Amino acid sequence: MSDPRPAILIPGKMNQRVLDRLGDRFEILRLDGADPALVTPEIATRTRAIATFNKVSSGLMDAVDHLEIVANFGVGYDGVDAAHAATKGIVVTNTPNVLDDEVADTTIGLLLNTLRRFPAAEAYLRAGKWASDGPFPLSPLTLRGRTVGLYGLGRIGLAIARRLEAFGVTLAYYTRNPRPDVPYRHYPTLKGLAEAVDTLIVIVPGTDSTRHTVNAEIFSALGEKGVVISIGRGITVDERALIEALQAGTIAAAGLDVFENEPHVPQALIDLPTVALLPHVGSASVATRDAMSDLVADNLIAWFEKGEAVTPVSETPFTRRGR
Ligand code: NAP
Ligand code: 8YV
Repeated sequence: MSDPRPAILIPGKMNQRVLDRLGDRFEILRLDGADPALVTPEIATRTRAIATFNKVSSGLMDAVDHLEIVANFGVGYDGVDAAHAATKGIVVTNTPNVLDDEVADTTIGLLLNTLRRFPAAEAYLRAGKWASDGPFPLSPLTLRGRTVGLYGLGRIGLAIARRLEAFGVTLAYYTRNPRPDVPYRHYPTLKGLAEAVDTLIVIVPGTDSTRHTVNAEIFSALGEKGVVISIGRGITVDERALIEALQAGTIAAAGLDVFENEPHVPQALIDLPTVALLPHVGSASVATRDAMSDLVADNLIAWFEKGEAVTPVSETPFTRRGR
């Protein structure tokens, strides 16, 4: 390392394993949050890197004088201003691949919970109602005979699709660019996909181009047997329109792991019996979070020791040697 102990700024919380991996090679600087106003002159001068849970604004980048790298904990980096980083030659890294299987497993669980109402069935048993009231009511919905559309067929979308093949459902997808390596039918528009399927799994990043694209028009296209599973980012689904569609019976059910204003979930969603809810736990096992922690640390170590990051995002394909 040219700089013996470069300083890494952690604005807010960070997984302990990241801190354990970095502690002996780097100086760790802490801030209570990701607010640029909290940056002291000393932190501004010393910081070379930021490790973050998906929250670094252009203002925070600008508040630090010699920032080289922002290492994000998570594959989605919608909370890091990567476009601004690109203009300043700052590399942004994320944690792709190591969480694909975990998030795909979670998606299948959420899909089955939504269709078969397993959380409500367990609550029924725990409340003693099986013995007092008899069998839990039959689920109106089933995965049998469904046609599933994937909105997004990247790393995680493909892992979901591979699992769904084993369930014997028909698969189709919408992305901007068709994949040459899959047997599923590609639709060139989201509306076209929604008209062709009865189950829509949303696994695209949260960007300006996906914001509120799953909206009233898409719910109407899915129809009254329609089911929406949202596991990418909350802003992709128009939550208000989703609540209206569920209340009106425009679609039958929804399963949500991500929300527009986390950790706040609208009471109207909580009140709907046709909704299965999870608190953004797609990747949330100890093993997978450990793998993500290691990739955050590996990116920072590789940047300062070898001159290039392991998994830079596409907007910032920089090397340290090129600085
Ligand atoms: P990825 O490999 O980059 O795949 C993204 C997919 O979305 C691609 O198929 C891409 O295809 C498509 N896409 C992007 N923008 C689009 C648009 N405007 N219209 C249509 N399709 C679009 O990403 P990934 O690793 O699968 O992760 C996907 C997202 O999942 C992450 O960004 C993150 O937000 C979310 N996530 C959530 C959890 C959780 O805990 N719930 C965990 C991990 C990740 P084209 O580029 O061809 O359009
Ligand atoms: C995050 C996620 O890591 O990777 C992503 O994009 O959404 C999750 O796996 C999680 O939100 C970290 O807090």
